Amino acid sequence: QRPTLALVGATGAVGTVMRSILSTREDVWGEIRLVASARSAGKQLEVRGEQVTVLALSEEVFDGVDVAMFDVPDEVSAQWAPVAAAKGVVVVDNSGAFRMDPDVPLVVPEVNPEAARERPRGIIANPNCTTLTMMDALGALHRRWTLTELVVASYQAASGAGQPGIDRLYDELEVVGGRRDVGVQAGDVRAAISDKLGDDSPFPAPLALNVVPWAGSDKGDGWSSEELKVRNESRKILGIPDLKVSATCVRVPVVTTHSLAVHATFAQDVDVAAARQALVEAPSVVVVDDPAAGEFPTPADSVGADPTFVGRLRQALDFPRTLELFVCGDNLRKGAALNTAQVAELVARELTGA
Ligand code: 2RA
Repeated sequence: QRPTLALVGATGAVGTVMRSILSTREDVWGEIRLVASARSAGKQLEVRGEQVTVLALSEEVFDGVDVAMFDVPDEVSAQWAPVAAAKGVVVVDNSGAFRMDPDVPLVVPEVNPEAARERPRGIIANPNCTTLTMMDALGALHRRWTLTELVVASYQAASGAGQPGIDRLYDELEVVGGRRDVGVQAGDVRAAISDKLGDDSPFPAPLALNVVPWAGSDKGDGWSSEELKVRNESRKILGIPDLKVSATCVRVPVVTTHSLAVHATFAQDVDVAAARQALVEAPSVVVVDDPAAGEFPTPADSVGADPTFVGRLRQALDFPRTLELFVCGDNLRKGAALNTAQVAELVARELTGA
């Protein structure tokens, strides 16, 4: 019998992509229950071509459920994932609530699928989208050359901050769009946007016509939560507890698709052609790398697609064991909904012995 799935957080930016992904991937599910806050309960939403009524989050919605995918704020997951797990549901959680819990595996199916089977709390965590964007590519390189150091700069899309982030970027673009009198003097973009939209924004500075060197919350000593996630989660997924990692996370005026400039150092010299071949052979990676012909990954060309796009692959001139690469991945798909769905499918196959 096919397992029953609950999608908790069915109405948000990631939840919407989840429903579309569930409608297009090979269908391993029996009943799919859509769950959201009481505010959205009773709404009709489409999944697998059918209209399904949204249920309010409660203990009872997990009756008879085998697997639940959670895409809700950290505090909602922290409260409700254990409630579901106590009822025997395997929870695949996309919040930050459990990622670093030693009893919760952090899984990328292309890198550490075996970890999904060891889940003492009945919860499997999905990595943060910034980390996930580079994991398939780094996993493929690490398997062959052994990663030792990682220096990363991210270029993160507005949708990382959910629907409010998307809405804010479009609103700001509307304010500055077509105007040639802004972006020419310090403070003029900020003033134009603040004047029309006010300062209540998911971002700490204007995003339109700008880049913002901050994403996430303040974790002290100058670090943001996003930067520490890149460090801690990369170590856990790749199984390298002493991996040296330094990240600077930056928000850019892109709607969806995170990009990362990656400086990856290995235990041994890496031949660029062999690295390129390893990436070409990685099933979920697409190499787009002919800069002389204007071919490299960009968010605008990657959004809406499942693979990780890798380009600008080159040997670091002054670092013999280091490769430089540029990676783009849709933060709502592989960065969130797709990876969650892939992990849930691993569990479904395990439960049905398929
Ligand atoms: C962001 N990585 O881009 C976060 C979302 N989880 O804001």
